[in-house]
Amino acid sequence: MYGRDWETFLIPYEQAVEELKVKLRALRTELKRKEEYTPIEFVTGRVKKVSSIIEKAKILNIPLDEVEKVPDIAGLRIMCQFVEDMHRVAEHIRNRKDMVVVEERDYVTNRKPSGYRSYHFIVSYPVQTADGELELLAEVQIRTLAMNFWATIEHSLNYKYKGNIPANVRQRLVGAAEASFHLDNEMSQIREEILVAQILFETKSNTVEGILRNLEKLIIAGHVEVASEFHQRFHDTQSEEIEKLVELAKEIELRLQQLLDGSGL
Ligand code: 0O2
Ligand code: 0O2
Repeated sequence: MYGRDWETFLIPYEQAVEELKVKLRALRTELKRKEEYTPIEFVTGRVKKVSSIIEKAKILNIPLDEVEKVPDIAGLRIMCQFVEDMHRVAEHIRNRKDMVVVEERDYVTNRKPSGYRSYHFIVSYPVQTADGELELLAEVQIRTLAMNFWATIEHSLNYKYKGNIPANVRQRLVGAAEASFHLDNEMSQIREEILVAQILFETKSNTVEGILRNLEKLIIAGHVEVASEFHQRFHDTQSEEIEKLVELAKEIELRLQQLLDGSGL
């Protein structure tokens, strides 16, 4: 394989990375349009450098004439804002019909000793070549922005120190990984609070709309005094808890029904 034509060997991998980037970015666009919120922040991809492929094959004890068994010659990376988004994206990957998941590695639950966190899929992906279909392996890594920030810096330091990061730096990187874990947790909690606040806001605005609609119906039906009494109570309740407002809305609804039934309207 050393004497082999690497350029030709890598053509289908380049094609796979380009195709997968298009497909995963399309998934991002689709989810953004449909749900006004996308679990995918951005997608990158690369074909491994020949020197790294040879190194990796050696580490994995893969003979060079079977180098296609190196699982991450084609690599895709999906970045998410929140850990919760990673699970949603992972489910999309599992459900796809254009690739088959052959392996999953959860380094989010089981952090590596270095501090590395990420979710990895090895997928088998068919590319159409001039010589027919070729099934090849690709690695899809799913990360939060915080995980990616840490991994990118750790990776470049590893490169700088050629894998021999001094013990004190390594220790600080483990600490930084812990900080990145806390950052992800904090962001998830803030997100949760925003979601709860949004739901509360929506419930309140729907309830207020309902009350105002029913007060109008009471006036149209000639029950001006009843409407006015309820309006005063609505005014007094507005600053109170949402439960009180919902109770008042139910009371108005009931009274309206009774009055409309009684008057035969
Ligand atoms: P190095 O040496 O790692 O920095 P485009 O699709 O045109 O918008 P392009 O040029 O194809 O963009 O690049 P893309 O897809 O935005 O990102 C390529 C870079 O992302 C690579 O940089 C890698 O750093 C990184 N990357 C993306 N996916 C992976 C992956 O699965 N594994 C690894 N190791 N890196 C990944 P370089 O400069 O090619 O390489
Ligand atoms: P590159 O330059 O990113 O392409 P094992 O160690 O046995 O569990 P292995 O073979 O390391 O398994 O595969 P794994 O764990 O699935 O990881 C493959 C890729 O994950 C790596 O590719 C990195 O991109 C990333 N990765 C894994 N561990 C670390 C880490 O500690 N730090 C960082 N920054 N990235 C990591 P490569 O081949 O290292 O290179």
